[in-house]
Amino acid sequence: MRIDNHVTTIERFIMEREREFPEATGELSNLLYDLCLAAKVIAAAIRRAGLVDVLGSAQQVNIQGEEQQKLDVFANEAIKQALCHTGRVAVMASEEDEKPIEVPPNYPVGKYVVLFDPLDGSSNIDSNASVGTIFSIFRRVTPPGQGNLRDLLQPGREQVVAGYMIYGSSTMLVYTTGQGVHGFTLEPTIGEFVLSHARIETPPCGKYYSVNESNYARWSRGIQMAVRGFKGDLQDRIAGKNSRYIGSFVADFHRNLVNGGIFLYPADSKNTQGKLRLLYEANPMAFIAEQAGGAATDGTTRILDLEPRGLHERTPLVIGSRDDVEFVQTMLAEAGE
Ligand code: FDP
Repeated sequence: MRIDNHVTTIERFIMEREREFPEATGELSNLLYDLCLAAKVIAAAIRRAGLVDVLGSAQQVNIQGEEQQKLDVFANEAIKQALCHTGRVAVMASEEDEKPIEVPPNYPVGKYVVLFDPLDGSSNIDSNASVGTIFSIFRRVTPPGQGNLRDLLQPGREQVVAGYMIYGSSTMLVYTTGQGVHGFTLEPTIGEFVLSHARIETPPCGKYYSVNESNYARWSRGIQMAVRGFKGDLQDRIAGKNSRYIGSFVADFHRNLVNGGIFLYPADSKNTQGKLRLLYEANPMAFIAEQAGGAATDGTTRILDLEPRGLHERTPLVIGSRDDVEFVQTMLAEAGE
């Protein structure tokens, strides 16, 4: 058997980077390992998603005699369990929970603030398409003690780490600490995330555009024109692109990040603020996009500069290759939007 000594596990990668910062306490690294553990737990549950019913129907009820939890509830609990008791977190917020998640009584409270979408694209689970988890980490801004809403409602430019896990043909974890974007693939035989995509850079002009075109009639004129450009209708302004839309943000974003492309979920006459959440989806992916050389805006303002007003606020989102995002902004400006 050939043994590859050059494998870099995520632990080694993070430790090597930590050494470059003598003031680092290792707490943030440990928080990332906690998230890796949650990712493995969620990935294992997703891998068995189709089997749960098969096993259940053979025995009528599952082994504990309980109804199987929905996977998004399961993922939400898995992340909370991995982070709540470690003393690294001040407060958390999840797309699945209405209110901030406090550290349980009698457990130490830490200095980091974590926001997450536990299972993004979960409407795709039943059809076996890729789904993901998205996370965003800030430093607390309130004095020691339980963290609160003020810690959670910071603008995206204050993020210290952002990342996502994608549960696809393989499980990957992609993250940034503001020094480039790095991707790790879960090697199932050893149960470790290993470096597979060092320093991801997204091409300035993408191959793909990803948008739910069934909303076309409800879009503003500027968005309609931009999408017509991507379809190849405005050859004097921009070359046409290939269309790819899974309807699972992490999966659409990941493909575009690696190959170049643009994802849009604009406002429309029904979803006047778009659909995606600023804190759990737009902010972390905007940090990653920018770190990979791309861009992210709500059409006029840089996503990372938006001042959040509520935990579950939505925002229009245009994200991906820099020139393509700029093209959308130009079309919106020309339409006076
Ligand atoms: P889902 O509802 O399946 O969780 O924000 C959630 C999200 O999926 C994104 O992952 C996805 O990009 C978008 O919604 C899909 O929305 P449409 O079905 O309206 O296209």
